[in-house]
Amino acid sequence: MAQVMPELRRVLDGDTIPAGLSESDLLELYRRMVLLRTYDERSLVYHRQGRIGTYALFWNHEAIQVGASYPLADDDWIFPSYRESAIGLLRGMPVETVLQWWRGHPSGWWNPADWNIASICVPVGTHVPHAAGLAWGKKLKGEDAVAMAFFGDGATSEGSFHEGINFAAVMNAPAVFVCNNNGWAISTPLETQTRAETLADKAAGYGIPGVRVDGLDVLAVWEAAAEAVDRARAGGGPTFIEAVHYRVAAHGTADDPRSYIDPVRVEEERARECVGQYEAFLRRVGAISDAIVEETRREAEAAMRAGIAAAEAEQPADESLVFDRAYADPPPNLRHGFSASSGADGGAAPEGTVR
Ligand SMILES: Cc1ncc(C[n+]2csc(CCOP(=O)(O)OP(=O)(O)O)c2C)c(N)n1
Ligand SMILES: [Mg+2]
Repeated sequence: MAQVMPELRRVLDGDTIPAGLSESDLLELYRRMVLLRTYDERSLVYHRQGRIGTYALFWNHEAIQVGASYPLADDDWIFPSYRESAIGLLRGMPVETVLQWWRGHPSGWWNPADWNIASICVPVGTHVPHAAGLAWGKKLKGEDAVAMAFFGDGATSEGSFHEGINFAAVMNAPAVFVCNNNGWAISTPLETQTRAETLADKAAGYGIPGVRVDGLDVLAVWEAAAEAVDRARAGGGPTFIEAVHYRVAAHGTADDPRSYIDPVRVEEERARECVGQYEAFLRRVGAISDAIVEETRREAEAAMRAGIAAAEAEQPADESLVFDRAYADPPPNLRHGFSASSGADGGAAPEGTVR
């Protein structure tokens, strides 16, 4: 029976460490959040410096990404959207690989089978059926791997969300659907996307459990995800998790939210940011010291410095790759490719060459 739990779950308000998490788990969760936070903040700087291209910020989404993925085993699959572009770092993917994706370099397109992480999905929601299909396939093969898909509130208005989640439900596939409800699909607020009271309510229509958690509470997200992963692995089928928060950064580096967002609300929400909330909890329960905080930050910053250096040290991509496999018979304006504009002689592009 589908059961939707309407209350917003929180753990960080108290001083209780959830059963199933050791002290080293608590610190590992913190290390992962700081790694993602540092990645995000440095990426914005790299973008401003012209060292990476357009970038989708995930500042304050770290609790969702870290908490939800932590219960997964290495054989389990992750299906990220552009908002979770750096989730591979949590599995040891090199920083430079993710940076190269944002630099448009081919080495940023990892082989999904190397990490059990699908390619970053930019079309909104189209990876939901991919996750459902992979989960069902694993089940048919008798493997016990779980697939977890991350998508936004806006994705729940897309046909592929319905197709994927319904398919997973009907096939009782071992899938976990994590909806990052940050209240906005670029400039479209949630209220104009749906008449549903909560997004978790949608789970009832598919006959699967729906859970709502505070998306800034890493332990609440972890708890809901751990239950969902266990249920999926035990043959109990998919779960829909709605992680609720409010977007406090721009949609991406090309967006100026000042034209549509309430700045007062943004300031209030920023004051509740998720890394600080978790750090305060760890201090209350005596699980962290200033020295650990300092060392964790230093390590993440060093990883970023090494990552951007490695990315920039790589040979530039061959620009002709953009068109090489696009045409059997290239139109005349592309026949010369980019060679004249990017070649060593620095010569002028032939007439009509796309630049
Ligand atoms: C199929 C499709 N339609 C439109 C877009 C343009 N687009 C990019 S992000 C976005 C908003 C998605 O919002 P949401 O699903 O809430 O995710 P968030 O960006 O808030 O994490 C849109 C409409 C797209 N990438 N794909
Ligand atoms: Mg959104």
